[in-house]
Amino acid sequence: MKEYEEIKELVKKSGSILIAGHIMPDGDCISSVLSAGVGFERLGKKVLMIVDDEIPWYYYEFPDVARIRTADALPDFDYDLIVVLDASTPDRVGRVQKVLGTKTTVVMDHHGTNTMFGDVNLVIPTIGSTAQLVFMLNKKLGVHYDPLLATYNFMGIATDTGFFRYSNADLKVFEDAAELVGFGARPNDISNAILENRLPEELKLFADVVANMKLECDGMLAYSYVSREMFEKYGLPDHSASGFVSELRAMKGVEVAILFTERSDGSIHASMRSKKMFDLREVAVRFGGGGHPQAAGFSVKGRTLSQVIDEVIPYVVKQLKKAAARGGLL
Ligand SMILES: [Mn+2]
Repeated sequence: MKEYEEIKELVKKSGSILIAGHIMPDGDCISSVLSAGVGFERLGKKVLMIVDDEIPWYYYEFPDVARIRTADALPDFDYDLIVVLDASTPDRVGRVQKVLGTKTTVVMDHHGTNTMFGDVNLVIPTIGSTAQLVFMLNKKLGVHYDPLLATYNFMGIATDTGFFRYSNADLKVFEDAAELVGFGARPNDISNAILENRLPEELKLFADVVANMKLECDGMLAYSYVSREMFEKYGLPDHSASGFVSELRAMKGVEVAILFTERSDGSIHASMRSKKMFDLREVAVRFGGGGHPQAAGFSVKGRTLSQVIDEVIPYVVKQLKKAAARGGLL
């Protein structure tokens, strides 16, 4: 693709580069930011890595995560190029949004809902993770891979494919993952850090989520919520509920799972997963968000948790029934 060559030339001629991931960062976001950041540094570039939100504590097991800053660091850094990773819309980069376009802006992403807000947009919805786009770019740039960088880069492939379980785990995913293991990536370090680090309070919160769970459409739709009260009961931050929606989807017969969370900034976030047939993107975009066919989400401001649930659930029920009537689901 010609975008790779354009981005390669832009990186080559830039002395310092601002790299931004998205708010509510996931493993692919952090992996992509680290892989680009550490990779470009190995070419002699100055980099500033920004994720303008809280990073879940367990990612700090990877040493360079401590170098990722919030947008507060922006005024002290001069840069020639902005690289935005894994973000489908400009509002996903938090306060970095204010500087987008002030310098040449590159967007690398794999969300089909991407609005192409860069000067150069490398958006490939068929690839499993943004981390793979960064891997390809780094290879084209001649970045040296050691076990540390390979582990960082592997992380996004592992997490965005549900550790190689989701439908996006295709041949390219396994090829790239295998190549990174060849460079010394340590898959077990990643699964230990991300999957085997649950706090007892998080499991108790999950028990409450299950207790509140409701089923619709003959068990095809499962949904639940986490209110501020529930987070505060266990003293947990917003991101502690991040894996729960996948657990709801894991139930027999469930096609769509939705978890609503009341975040500390007052917004309501809906995290959605589907199993096989239902494309969540239309629902996500309708409510102001985006994502993938089987993993998508949106945030709503100025509404209560129950208002959002009362608006979203009947709509999803209607769409799910339509999809089922088309014969795909039953
Ligand atoms: Mn991703």
